[in-house]
Amino acid sequence: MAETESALQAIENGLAALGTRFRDAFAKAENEQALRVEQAKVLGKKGELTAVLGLLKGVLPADRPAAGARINVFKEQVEQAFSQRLKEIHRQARDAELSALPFDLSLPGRTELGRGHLHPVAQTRDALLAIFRDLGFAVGAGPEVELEANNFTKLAFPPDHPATDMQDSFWVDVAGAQPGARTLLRTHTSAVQIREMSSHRPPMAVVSAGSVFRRDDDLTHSPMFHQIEGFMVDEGVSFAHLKAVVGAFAERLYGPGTPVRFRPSYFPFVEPGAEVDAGCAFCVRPDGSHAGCRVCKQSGWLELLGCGMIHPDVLRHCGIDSEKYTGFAFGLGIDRVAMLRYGIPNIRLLFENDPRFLSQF
Ligand code: 2U9
Repeated sequence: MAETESALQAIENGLAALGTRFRDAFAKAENEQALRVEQAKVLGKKGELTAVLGLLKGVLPADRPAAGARINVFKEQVEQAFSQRLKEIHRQARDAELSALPFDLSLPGRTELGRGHLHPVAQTRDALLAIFRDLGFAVGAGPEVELEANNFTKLAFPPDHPATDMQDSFWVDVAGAQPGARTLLRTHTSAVQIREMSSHRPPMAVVSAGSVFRRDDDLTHSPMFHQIEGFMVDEGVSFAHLKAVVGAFAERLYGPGTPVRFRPSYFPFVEPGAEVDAGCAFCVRPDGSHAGCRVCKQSGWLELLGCGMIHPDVLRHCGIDSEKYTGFAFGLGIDRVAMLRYGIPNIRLLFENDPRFLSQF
């Protein structure tokens, strides 16, 4: 009996000592980690309470439930003290955060979020449009899904004309379209020119740029690429006007004094038609001669554009009197100009949209 009493007493003494110790230690713990270490010292497997539990062996079986209950009450006290102190620690940390200086306005701004910019093709498109705007052209626009009439028929491509084979197209069904009116992704921006000529009266000079689509997909062709086209229609417009505009354009694009040469060529919607080369801007010497380089394949010339006098049939299809009016038109690929402008070796780079590539321009 005396033994049991002293065992119970020893437990009570042990809990009392432990109680003083852990309360003191919890109060001194300054952060969550220190608090958890102190809690483990009391309740952990090798903690001080385990040693007290060992004393239960000396307690009479009849007294053990009461002794066990006492120990459980003690455990709850430890846990309650732990969570109370933890709350305090969190509140103190939050108070410290809130009472600290909110912003240091003298710190440099964040620069890692760089500003975006226009795609190199869009930058080139805008530079080309700006040149023609300077030369007096208005800027027109049209849809990318076009009527066959605007894309082919009015441009004097008869349904079986071999030229339609040159342009294998993406035909699309448009909900609510007029029966029999076929629609496709425009294969050139000439469709915009047709719309402009069909809805306005001469004199007019319009340029338009945008995406065009052809079933072309190999190392040097993309199924979607970009064109800029222009035309001028008025009484008395001649090939001389075309030469003047093309010459002025070449000088604005590649620098004053850039020469141009015209080579006869065929396009179904112009007659006569020509392809134009500009003197290579990459190997021109101060005296205007050309050294020849990789870009111009040692020829001293770079392909610039295609052009010609608008076929009278095309004018008539747009409701323009072809006896009274004449006009010229030209077209060029924007992607090729962008590649030359920025030294981009492969057209596919332009359309993969890899930010590591695009951020260089
Ligand atoms: C209308 C009448 C005539 C526009 C023209 C070209 C010649 C030409 C190509 C150059 C490279 C397009 O991007 S490219 O493949 N274009 O060579 N374009 S004449 O003639 C027109 C346009 C519209 C109503």
